[in-house]
Amino acid sequence: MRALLVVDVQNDFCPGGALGVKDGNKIIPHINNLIREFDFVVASRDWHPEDTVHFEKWPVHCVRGTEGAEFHPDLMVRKIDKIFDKGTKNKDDGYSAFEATNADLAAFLKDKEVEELYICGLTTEYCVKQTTLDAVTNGFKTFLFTDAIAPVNMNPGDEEKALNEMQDAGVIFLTSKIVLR
Ligand code: VGL
Ligand code: ZN
Repeated sequence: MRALLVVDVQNDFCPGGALGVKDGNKIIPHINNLIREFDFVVASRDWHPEDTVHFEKWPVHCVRGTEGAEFHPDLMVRKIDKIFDKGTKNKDDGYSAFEATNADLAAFLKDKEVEELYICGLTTEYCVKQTTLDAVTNGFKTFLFTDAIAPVNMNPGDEEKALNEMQDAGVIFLTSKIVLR
């Protein structure tokens, strides 16, 4: 069984949002094509409290219940089978979807007999990277759609470094065109 995991495609990570990344919205058509292609789709949300140490390094973003924390209106949410909320605590970053607190992502996927996890979304160096590395650690055969992610690029080279780290961990890179026949 294979599953698609859509990471943090929320208003605040798209242009105009509190932590908007360049082209954050441009990957959404690719993600929607992937969603159409997969029988099983899960998604994560960055879902912060108002008060968290996370906001010492980042502008306030994705505060749960606010518009910035909503999925981007272009995202095809209808086919998402389950949503995992992470970054919900006050004392850590909670970058990884495997740190979701409303449900246990690894246990959920294993229960559905998912062996292959295909990942896309925002942002390359933080939540996508941490989620992807945790997917490998949790024993999933892990794939990354490189045309369906976008970086913050706080420092030049950050994106490349993150991609290298994921590739070194054994993540298989694809583009969204591959599964689209
Ligand atoms: C993220 C920075 C801060 C992400 C979340 O979703 O990649 N990045 N919080
Ligand atoms: Zn965050």
